[in-house]
Amino acid sequence: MRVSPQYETLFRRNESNPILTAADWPYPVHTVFNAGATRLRDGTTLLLCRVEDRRGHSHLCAARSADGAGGWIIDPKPTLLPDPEQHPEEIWGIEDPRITFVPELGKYAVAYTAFGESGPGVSLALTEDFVTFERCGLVMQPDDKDAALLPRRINGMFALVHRPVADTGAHIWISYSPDLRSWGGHRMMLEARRGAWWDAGKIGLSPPLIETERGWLMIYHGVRHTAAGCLYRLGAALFDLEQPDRLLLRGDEWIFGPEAPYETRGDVAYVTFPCGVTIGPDRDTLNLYYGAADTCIALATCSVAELLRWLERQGRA
Ligand code: BMA
Repeated sequence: MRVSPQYETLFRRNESNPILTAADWPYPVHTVFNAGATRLRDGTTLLLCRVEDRRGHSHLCAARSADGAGGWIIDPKPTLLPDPEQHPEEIWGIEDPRITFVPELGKYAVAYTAFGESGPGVSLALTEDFVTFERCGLVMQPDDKDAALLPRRINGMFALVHRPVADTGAHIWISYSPDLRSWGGHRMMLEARRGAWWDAGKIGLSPPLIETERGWLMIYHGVRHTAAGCLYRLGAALFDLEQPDRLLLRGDEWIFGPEAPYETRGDVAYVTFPCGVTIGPDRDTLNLYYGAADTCIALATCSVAELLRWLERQGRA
């Protein structure tokens, strides 16, 4: 029998996908998607989900699970609501959180999109328990999104990966701060390709960077504009540990994209949009939590070692 050659499968979808939908929510919501993720000290997986209501505005709501896949306990009411009185940049909602635990602060940093009249910008909030939050306000002015903090300082500075939009395209940048308030030292990290590439024109950070022995592992999304709409797929790249704007390897091919019915049907079809990862107790299993079709939350799993091997085999600087 002739077996046709296939692309390597790096990610496996969880059998109970989608793992969270609007029907699971304890209060009326339209859709739940694009969740940040973290593993708490006791091993519980916490997802900070983007919840959209019937006005079209989003807020964030926490869901907790012992095994990171099922038995979710969802906060009975919104966990973090927009605060347009103090923060007019949030008047149309808060979206797409990325969570980083910062050992130096003993706190989680949540970078999220604040959507206001000037467009989407990046805001930062700190929390110890996902109950009370200390807002740092808007740290990157519009048009900017897809941001996550690094867990530790680089050369004495906090570092934020983000995606400003310029006339030349939407590329991934990194900026530095001594205090999480004032930001500078901006450097481009990864450029959107051009022409026919799957990641031409517009890319963005997906979950926060993952620290590995070989470097900072980035999973990013690339947006392909087609006559039928946009396709949101994922790629991988690796950056120097002490100089994270130095690209070591970038894969040419996408590694994950919309295929399953819950990814190709929904409010925005053909979107796979992860905002969070957790690493399993084996320190290799990567759980990728992604919004599917801007409608529900799904989980796919891969091995960090396999992903690094794939990058080493077919990536280039
Ligand atoms: C991006 C973000 C995401 C969304 C995606 C697809 O620009 O706004 O929140 O999932 O578009 O609609």
